[in-house]
Amino acid sequence: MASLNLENFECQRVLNEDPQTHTVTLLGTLPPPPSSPESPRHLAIIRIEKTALPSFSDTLVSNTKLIESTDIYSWFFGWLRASENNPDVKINVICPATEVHIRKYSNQLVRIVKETPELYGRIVKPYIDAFPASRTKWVENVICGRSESEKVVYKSPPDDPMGFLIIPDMKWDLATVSSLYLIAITLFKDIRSLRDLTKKHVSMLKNIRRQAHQAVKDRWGLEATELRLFVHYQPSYYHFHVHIVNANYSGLTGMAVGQAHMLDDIISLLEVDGSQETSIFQRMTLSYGLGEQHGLYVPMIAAQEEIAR
Ligand code: M7G
Repeated sequence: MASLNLENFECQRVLNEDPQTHTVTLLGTLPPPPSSPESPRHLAIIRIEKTALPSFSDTLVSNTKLIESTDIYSWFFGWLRASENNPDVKINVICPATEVHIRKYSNQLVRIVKETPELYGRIVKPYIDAFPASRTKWVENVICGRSESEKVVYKSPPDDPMGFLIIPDMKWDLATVSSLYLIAITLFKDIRSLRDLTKKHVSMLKNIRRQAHQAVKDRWGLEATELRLFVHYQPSYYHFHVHIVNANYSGLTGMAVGQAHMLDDIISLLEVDGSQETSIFQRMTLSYGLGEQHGLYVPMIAAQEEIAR
């Protein structure tokens, strides 16, 4: 999609509103692309997020209006001056949106489940296996250089059998260092989640950590201690990737205890793991929150009865 005209968007309903993150997520339809004008309108998810305020300048605010004033206290509304360099909102569009996307972006309550290795084999692995390859087409596009190639921050040499690349995450506005958000994505497919990690991946995980620290220091001036590197379980996309986020940018739902596993802890767990046939991540029971719209919610909640508490 090369351009977006929101006047063409027909909103059907609000999927989520979050005053804390200043976002609203809408479900609606957009016209078909010009290449197939006869086809029906596409379902689309539009997520609009207010960007962080730029550093103050006397031209930042164009207009103000008094709300109230008493004693030494006054409060106002203000309107930002339109600026090419400082957009007011960031808009993410998913079109055509699938049922899985609609569920993921819908406001929902979360419950905590325990996933034993047995439940992983019986419920979670078949769920992961059933995902169509099209679900991670965007990853293929990035790896092959078909998309986002000019944004690549680091890419392993082609002869590295455990190579990866680092790019800005779609969530980041590419400018605000206080909300810096990158992802490291493996150039190969065999690790689908935390459950697949073994000792043989330790050097790759350390390399991701090293290159992420170096790249962020060189480009954005942040020290290693100013970054939080973590892996999601469950992730949305079962192609291994590491989240690289400004340590002071917190409060995102994806940082909840249970879902986010520190990369340092993962490396350490693999290192202290005794030399057994199966990796610690294949033997562990993992606990995490599942939204009621998640595809695993119904079977995993039902299976909780079977687990001794
Ligand atoms: P995840 O842990 O699988 O799921 O992370 P989450 O979305 O629930 O966090 C996938 C990460 O990839 C997220 O941080 C997304 O914002 C990011 N992401 C998703 N897509 C489709 C893209 C994309 O096309 N480009 C980039 N750069 N990042 C993406």
